[in-house]
Amino acid sequence: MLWRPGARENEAFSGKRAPGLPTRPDSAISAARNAGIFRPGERTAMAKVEIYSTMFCPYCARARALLQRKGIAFTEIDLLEEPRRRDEMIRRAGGRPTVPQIFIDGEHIGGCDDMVALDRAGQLDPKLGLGQ
Ligand SMILES: N[C@@H](CCC(=O)N[C@@H](CS)C(=O)NCC(=O)O)C(=O)O
Repeated sequence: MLWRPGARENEAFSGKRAPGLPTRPDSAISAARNAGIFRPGERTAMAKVEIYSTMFCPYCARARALLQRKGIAFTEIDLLEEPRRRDEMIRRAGGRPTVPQIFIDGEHIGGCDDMVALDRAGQLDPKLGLGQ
């Protein structure tokens, strides 16, 4: 599990913004399993997911929600809290300046719409290590 210094844990796992949700990735995964999102043995290696975001961005909220529905832990880099990392995001995202920018195991996925499109094409879960 990745806990990168300086990056804020997402609210599902930190409990900061969503009281009542699981407070640790392990319990989030258990909750997802109990809810029938995963079946035993379905999950393989957990991917490292990073999201550059801002707090009030609806596309960021949608991206978070999609990952949370899948029970995926992610590291969130809030550019309002860490404005100096915006240049890092733009560089890693090949010049794209909007939030969110999403990375899975270091691979640039793009923004929310890109991730949703990947999901609809059935290409997101394999990248996340789900359903294999
Ligand atoms: N199609 C993009 C839209 C992203 C977008 O427009 N994000 C807004 C915030 S909600 C943004 O970054 N605006 C410019 C800025 O905040 O600098 C996606 O799906 O991620």
